[in-house]
Amino acid sequence: MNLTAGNDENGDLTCVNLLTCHFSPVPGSSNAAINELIGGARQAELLARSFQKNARLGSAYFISDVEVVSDVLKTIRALRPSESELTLAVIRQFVEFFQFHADRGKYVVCDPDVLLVRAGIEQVFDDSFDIAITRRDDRRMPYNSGVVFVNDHSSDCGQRFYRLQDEIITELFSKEAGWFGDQLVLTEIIEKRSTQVSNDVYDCDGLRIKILDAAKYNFSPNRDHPYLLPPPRGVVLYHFKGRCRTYMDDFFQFFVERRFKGIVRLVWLPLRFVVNEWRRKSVKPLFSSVEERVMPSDRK
Ligand SMILES: [Mn+2]
Repeated sequence: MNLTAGNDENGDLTCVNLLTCHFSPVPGSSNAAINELIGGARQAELLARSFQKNARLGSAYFISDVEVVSDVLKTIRALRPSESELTLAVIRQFVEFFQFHADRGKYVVCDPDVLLVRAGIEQVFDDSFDIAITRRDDRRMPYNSGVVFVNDHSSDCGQRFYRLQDEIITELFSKEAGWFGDQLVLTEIIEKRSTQVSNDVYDCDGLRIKILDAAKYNFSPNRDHPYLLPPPRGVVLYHFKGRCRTYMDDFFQFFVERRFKGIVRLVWLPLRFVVNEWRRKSVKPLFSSVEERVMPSDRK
């Protein structure tokens, strides 16, 4: 049988599954202010719908402490962890998910503040790897946990990858278990615990980890500012992050669903931009005052 791009071993069209997680932010925090403008469940819903639009979506799972009514998300309820171990708790939820809940298949594990803005994500899985993560041009924080591809070549690779992160954070980065631990642990895995197999492939104790270009698969706009402009050419996954998330809903309507056409679009888009700018500015004071957003090496 001839295998072409996007087919699995049996020649069937490849489906991708989605896994995301969000816990309610602490009242009064910067994330709580964002949450009032766009809640975690709404972000996850838009993420899943962007996959429905631009990919062959199998299942979309959402781990959360909030009740969700959605026809695209399968929700797994969890208790909200303490702020000091938020990152670690999410990683442990993923360990448990791949241990007990996951159907076999290919997974994109995403932050909820991500949208799939272009077709072609299935092709990532044509390559042979267990895990794929993205790297960007940033010497201190090159790896971001917001987009992870888990392949199903060996069915336990998702569980192994997240269990390894749990072990390393517990051992080395317990102070960052609430924030940044996810980024530090990925740098540790790639730079200290893996051998480089080729330009973009590493081997960590038998786990084959591929590095993808963040500009394509984990794009975030300059200075957290999307301006309600279409995603740049070539971007597949658009990561909102920070105050940028206030744009996510309109961004979905205009550039994923392409809901408004012609004159309505010409008039409506700039108006929505003004609204989004206002919302983005309204959360600025909280964002600039939050200590947890300071990188560990910058702390006194
Ligand atoms: Mn994010």
